[in-house]
Amino acid sequence: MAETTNTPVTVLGLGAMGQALAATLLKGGRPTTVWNRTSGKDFDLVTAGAVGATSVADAVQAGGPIIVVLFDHASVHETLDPVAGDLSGRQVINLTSTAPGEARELAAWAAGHGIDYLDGGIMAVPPMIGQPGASILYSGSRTVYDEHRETLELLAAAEYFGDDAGLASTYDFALLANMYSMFAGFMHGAAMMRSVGVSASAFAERATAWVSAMAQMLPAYGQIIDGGDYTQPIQSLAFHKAALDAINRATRDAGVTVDFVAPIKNLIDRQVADGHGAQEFARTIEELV
Ligand code: FVH
Repeated sequence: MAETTNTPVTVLGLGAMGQALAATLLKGGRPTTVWNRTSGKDFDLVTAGAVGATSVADAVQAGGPIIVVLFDHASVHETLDPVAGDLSGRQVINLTSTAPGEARELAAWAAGHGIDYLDGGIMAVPPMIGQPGASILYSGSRTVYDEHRETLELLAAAEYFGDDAGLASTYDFALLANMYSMFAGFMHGAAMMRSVGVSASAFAERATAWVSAMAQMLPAYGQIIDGGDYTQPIQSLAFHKAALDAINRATRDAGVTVDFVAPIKNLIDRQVADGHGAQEFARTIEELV
């Protein structure tokens, strides 16, 4: 069925993210029905024109796609299992963060109940929803994605990766893993700078410029890894071992624990001990898979 701006949408889950999504749908003119386990969270949305449903069964009667944005995989089942019969022939767009295996399990569960299932990974925090810079990665049902593309684009830039429902989640968590290492590095550096009286805010300015410059290395690492040849190093594992040894000494001198750098140092140490010291640093990936 072709989507129109009159296509109704249901949002199940009104945590910080669900509220942001529903508010954006309303602003985009979509007739929006909302439900939340704990009552009261729909007040602002209902004031803005949403229909507040008192049960999941009532919420899904509104028609149109059902956007699910709950805490985790278990809460999705707790919410949808009792209404599985009502969902037969309907379209579910699950934006709850679920691991790839969990997304695939939900897709199989949905298929078993005649539900068309699209999984999504939100690459944004709630205030970014509906703003430039927000993106949502999708995989699973191409039909659901294509039919509701305009509505999905209201929420965030939308990208579809394929019919494997676990793909979007794999991208999502791979990017989050990247992000957490970057944040961890910042905490580590800020702790070191505190030991010499430099504020975290001042360090943040410098770290932002440095991390942005270093991020330019990623395409080169990508090419080396894809080529699988680590014999022409940009910088060798032995070089990085010396750097990490020095970082460890500097960290201890600053009275800071090495918790955040220890894993990468251990990984490099192992590769050097295994005789790969002359090879490219990107070879560390081979220790991970
Ligand atoms: N907020 C963020 O920055 C991130 C950005 C990236 C994607 N995540 C994921 O989005 C999902 C929802 O996140 P959220 O920020 O809305 O989370 P909360 O504010 O904690 O709200 C959680 C909602 O889930 C409901 N809920 C929890 N357990 C159950 C259950 N067993 N049955 C039904 N509903 C449940 C909860 O309801 P209540 O506590 O108000 O009754 C909230 O509506 C999440 O996967 C993030 O990882 C957000």
